[in-house]
Amino acid sequence: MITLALSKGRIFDDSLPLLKAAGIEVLEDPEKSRKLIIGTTRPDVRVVLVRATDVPTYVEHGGADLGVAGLDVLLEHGGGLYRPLDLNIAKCRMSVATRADFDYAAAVKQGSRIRVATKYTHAAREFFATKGVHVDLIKLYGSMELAPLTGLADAIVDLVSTGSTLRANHLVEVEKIMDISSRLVVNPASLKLKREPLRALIDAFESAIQP
Ligand code: PRT
Ligand code: MG
Repeated sequence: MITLALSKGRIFDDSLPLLKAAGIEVLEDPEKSRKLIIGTTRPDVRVVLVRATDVPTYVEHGGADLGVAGLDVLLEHGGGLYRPLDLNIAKCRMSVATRADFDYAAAVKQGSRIRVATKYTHAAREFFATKGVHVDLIKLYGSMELAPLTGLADAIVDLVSTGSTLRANHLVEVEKIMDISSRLVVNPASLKLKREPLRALIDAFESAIQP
């Protein structure tokens, strides 16, 4: 049995065409059923539904043989995974955003300490360290947009796709940190033990990637 870990929502939706290209269709709609394990048209392949941030944990510890996770999630998770493929799905960017009345460029230029709230503390620490900017990082788990509005922080590091969440909260994107897409991650032991079927699956995914 091959177990693929996916999260509900955009990663699940964007993975369906890749699965289809590998000749696999899921037998249930996760938005309708409450099942966490979903069978597929391939009796030896099943999908497990986990939180997006839990995908690397499942794959690393063998709860799943492979999974799809955003680069943002992988950067926070750290090593222990085989990361063979950029699937080019669930795309967005990781950016710095502030209130419109905060002069980010001046703060950076003057070498001021900036208070930055984010869920992505690893990626943010690395980014500001490389730039030589002094930051106090404040770890949050959601609703980052609120931090600059309440005075908790000067800036946030968050994911942006259309920009409408920032606009709705009167925040401006002041610097892009990196482009984000989702990756196929594989458990290294599975790759040894189930080499043939996993290779076939990974190859099928690879040939279905849209540029
Ligand atoms: O939502 P939940 O708490 O269950 O988990 P999650 O947020 O980790 O999962 P999900 O499904 O929302 O995101 C899964 C992956 O999709 C992320 O790890 C990213 O790699 C990728 N992705 C792509 C995004 C976005 N686009 C995105 N726009 N993840 C989150 N967002 C959020 C962003 O954080 C912000 O709140 O959408 C908002 C901004 O969107 P715009 O369009 O208003 O700019
Ligand atoms: Mg979300």
